[in-house]
Amino acid sequence: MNAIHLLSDAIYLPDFVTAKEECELVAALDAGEWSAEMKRRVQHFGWRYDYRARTVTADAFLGALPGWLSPVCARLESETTFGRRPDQMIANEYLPGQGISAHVDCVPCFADAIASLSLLSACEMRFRHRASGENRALLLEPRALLILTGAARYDWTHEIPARMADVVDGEKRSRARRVSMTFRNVLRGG
Ligand SMILES: O=C(O)CCC(=O)C(=O)O
Repeated sequence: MNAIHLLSDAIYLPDFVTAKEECELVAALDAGEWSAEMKRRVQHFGWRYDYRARTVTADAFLGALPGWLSPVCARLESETTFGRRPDQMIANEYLPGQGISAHVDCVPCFADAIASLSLLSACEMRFRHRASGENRALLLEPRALLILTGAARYDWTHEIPARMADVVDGEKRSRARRVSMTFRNVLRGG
């Protein structure tokens, strides 16, 4: 697998899942219940994350991750720098025009490695170095995995601008429905 290093501690793995796996993962999510608690629809697995309080409390345990996530979780553990089996996953659905604001994933809630799998449609992710204000951008293609650890996880914010299209190498790329799955490990008591 060819890995692309964008920032130190950010690894981008194109084609982490096949097109068939992509369809199966989205079908499994669509068979579940999307929540409209955010501007975009979300589903939480493993542990419920409280966006307002920015916490994962002991009573937020939802159960083990479902079996249909096992192949991806096993590969995160054995084939990538994620290096362990995740116990939490949040699926986000972005319709054209939707995004996620600049943030650093909750530091006391989640362990160092964060892995986000992109499905169905591409979008640009923007990174901003918190101390210097330096900016970077990365196109997240469908079926690619982005792993953030260390400096990429803690020193840079990441964001998906809320847009209908992205401009890549001077070319306009309209967005379609995008689904992402972000895998994490909860730090108990965070
Ligand atoms: O949709 C993505 O790829 C990123 C999601 C994200 O940043 C998050 O869930 O905190």
